[in-house]
Amino acid sequence: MAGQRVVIIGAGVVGAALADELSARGWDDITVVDQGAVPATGGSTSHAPGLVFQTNSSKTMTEMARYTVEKFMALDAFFQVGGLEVATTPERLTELHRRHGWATAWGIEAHLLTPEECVERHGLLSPDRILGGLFVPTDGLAKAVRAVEAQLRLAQERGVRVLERHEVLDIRVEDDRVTAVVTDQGEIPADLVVCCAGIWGPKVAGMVGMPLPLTPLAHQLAWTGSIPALNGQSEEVIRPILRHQDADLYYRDRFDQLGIGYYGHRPMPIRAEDILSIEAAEVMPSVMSFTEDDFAPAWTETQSLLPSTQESKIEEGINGLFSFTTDNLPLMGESPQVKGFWVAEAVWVTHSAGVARAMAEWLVDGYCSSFDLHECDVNRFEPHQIAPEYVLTRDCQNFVEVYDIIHPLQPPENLRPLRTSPFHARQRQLDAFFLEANGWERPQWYGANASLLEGRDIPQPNDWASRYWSPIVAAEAQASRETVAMYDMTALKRIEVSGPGAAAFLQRISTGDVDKSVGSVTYCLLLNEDGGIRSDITVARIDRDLFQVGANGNLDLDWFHRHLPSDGSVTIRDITSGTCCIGIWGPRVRDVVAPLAGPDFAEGGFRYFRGKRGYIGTVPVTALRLSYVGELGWELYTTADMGAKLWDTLWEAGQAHGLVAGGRGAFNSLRLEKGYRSFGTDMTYEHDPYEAGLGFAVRKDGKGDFIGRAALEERRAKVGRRLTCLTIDDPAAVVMGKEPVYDGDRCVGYVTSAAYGYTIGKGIAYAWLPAELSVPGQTVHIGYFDQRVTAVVAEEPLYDPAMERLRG
Ligand code: FAD
Ligand code: THG
Repeated sequence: MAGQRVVIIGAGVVGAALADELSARGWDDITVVDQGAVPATGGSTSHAPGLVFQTNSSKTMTEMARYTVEKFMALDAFFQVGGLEVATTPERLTELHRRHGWATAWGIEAHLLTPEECVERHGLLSPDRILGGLFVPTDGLAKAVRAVEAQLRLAQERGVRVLERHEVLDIRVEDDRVTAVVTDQGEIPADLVVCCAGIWGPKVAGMVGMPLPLTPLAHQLAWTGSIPALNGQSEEVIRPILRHQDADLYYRDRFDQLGIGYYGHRPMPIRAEDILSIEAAEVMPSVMSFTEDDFAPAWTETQSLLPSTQESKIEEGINGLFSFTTDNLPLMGESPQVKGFWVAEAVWVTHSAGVARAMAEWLVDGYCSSFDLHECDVNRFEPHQIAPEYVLTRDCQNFVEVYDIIHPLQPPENLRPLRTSPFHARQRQLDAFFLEANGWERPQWYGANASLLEGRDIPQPNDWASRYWSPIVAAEAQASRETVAMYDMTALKRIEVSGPGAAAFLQRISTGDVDKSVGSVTYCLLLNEDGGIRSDITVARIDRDLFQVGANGNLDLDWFHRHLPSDGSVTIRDITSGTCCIGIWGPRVRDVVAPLAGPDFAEGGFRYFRGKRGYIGTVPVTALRLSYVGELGWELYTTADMGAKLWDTLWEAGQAHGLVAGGRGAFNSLRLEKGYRSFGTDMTYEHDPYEAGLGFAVRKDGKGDFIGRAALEERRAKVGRRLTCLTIDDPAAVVMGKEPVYDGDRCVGYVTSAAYGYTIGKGIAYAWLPAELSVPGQTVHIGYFDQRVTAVVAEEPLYDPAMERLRG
């Protein structure tokens, strides 16, 4: 199959892997250019020590690492010596259990070891220093430059041109499309350009005006002289690669020496534009001179953890540059502005072949079927998240926290508050405890609601689950079911779709039939071509040619942009920031709202899943009658300027009816009781509507073709796994998500989201399980740190299955 004319910029481990993956899929007009000499070009790959620890909290990253390991093994560019992470503190030992859970959940064999077993694996370790370890037998050491060579050779055998010592100076763009790459040795015509320029990425992307949110940071890597205890070791690597995260350190063998990597020093960022040229650099552009003082604590600690290093000394070291991002995930995909300009950036050696495979599938097929890429898409960011100051600050912070133990709810500390809803001042008056979501300050609970605790007997979760938690969360959840509560929904992404082509556009991009009467609201899905779920959305028809879409994030906006008809008949606008939303729900909601809003909002005046414009007192609102928490009520939208007035109006009217403000903790518990899925957590690109329990949101009849439709038939016929509702009896055994689920000793799936259900009085965990185990009554066990939590498959939804509450 002939492909398009592709130019890959960069022959590091990412560019080389992409040349191989793309040519292996039959594309036959590919040129790789690099300013350096192949295979050690002077980029990060040239000096990477190559440690590959596959375990990651992200399923996608773990799977990409596994693919890289398998490929490098086949290329003879990998020492599969295993990976060992040791704990020197009780907190780390606990964390290793959590990491063991991730590895197991994502299908990587992993074992927890006693200190003695650690020393058996890695004889240099001081047994007195360690409390235990996590061992992954398939981890090991990548020979990154050898992998570059091998993959480029395969590519060249298929006709790929490799042009070394060609510096890219510019990229030609005509009519918002790339046409050529300009090098210091001439111009190369191109339909597609893929930027695999590593730390130079921002500079290259800048050539087409694309901001690329990554920061090159220096990281210290040192080598000891020969260590007498290693006795002239003749093989390059025999011991497992080693991590000592409590002190920000890692280690690898090199014959009778050790390589030591250190993250404990101050962040040393550099601008991509300021990286030295090949000519000007002393060693190579990605290598800065070693700052010995910064390394001193690392050496002291090393001599304690690995006492035989006392017989040696540090002989050489570098401050080597590689890329950090604001969420520690790579940047993949096409520029939103310039067609044909793609990036594969901020990628470790560890994930390189997996990323390249994903890119190749994406370029050739239009989507990636091997990995769920929603976390990696370069278009995932909100506008403020690509501001240079944001990028620099968060990237440096991520360097500092590389090996830290981070709770899943832990918010970033710096640059806050970033985005505040119009209700922020009111929320502070109510002593809100804020977490951050996409930059938005969002109350998790309100301290002022402590009075609600009176007379309630609220179970205490385990230590880990009780961080960023308060019993008030429970009280707010119960009050929402008893009286009425208001929730700040401003962070929900809102997209306005308008114009004469709007209805047809939404019919084509979604699984729903949205071409219904004005006032209709439709819950439906966005699918990829392969039938995988991209998002779940609500579409409200405000007017004949005006729709308001409740979405999940910037990727939805980007997806809409990419599918706009070229005739100008549809306009889309992100209205999130200019508007705000209060969800007000509960059995007494009509008592609060109807007197303010009139008969339309009284009983019989406003049907479930309908939307109307109206007024709450003086505030013009768009009201949608739906509820993610499963109670009677509305989402009320207004412009930002009227937000505080909306809050105050509802608040005052609500006092007589027991109105409370509710936070995100309660919200999450309530939505799980109701069985409402959350995109990105419960289902992702890899899941189809049927296995996710969302088949009801697909309308196959009465509307025309839509993206993903063709693939659905086949997927429906072979549902092998199901998103399954589990309940947990032990009230302390609240889990957090991403834990492995066992049937006997066999890991059969993993938890997506979890919370305690304060109405049903049980713990709830949603989990992906094989269809044959997804049967009510089936008992399974969730691996939670060093425990096994008993859970039972339940009929869902757990709360109000007859929809009596919602329909009012
Ligand atoms: P690079 O290897 O930098 O390749 C980019 C290429 O683009 C370069 O060859 C460059 O010459 C070329 N280029 C740039 N601009 C232009 C232009 N204008 N014209 C032409 N060519 C251009 N990762 C791990 O997985 N495990 C580890 O143990 C590990 N340890 C590390 C230790 C250190 C000290 C450092 C610095 C990094 C480490 N990393 C590790 C990270 C890893 O090295 C990088 O993430 C990875 O090598 C990046 O590969 P790349 O192909 O994207 O970039
Ligand atoms: N409100 C609005 N838009 C949203 C959300 C929201 N978009 C993103 C996300 N949240 C979408 N998730 C859901 C999940 C479930 C429901 C609504 C949005 C829901 N489902 C009902 C059910 O499953 O019974 C109704 C389904 C139907 O009638 O088709 O209400 O919170 N605006």
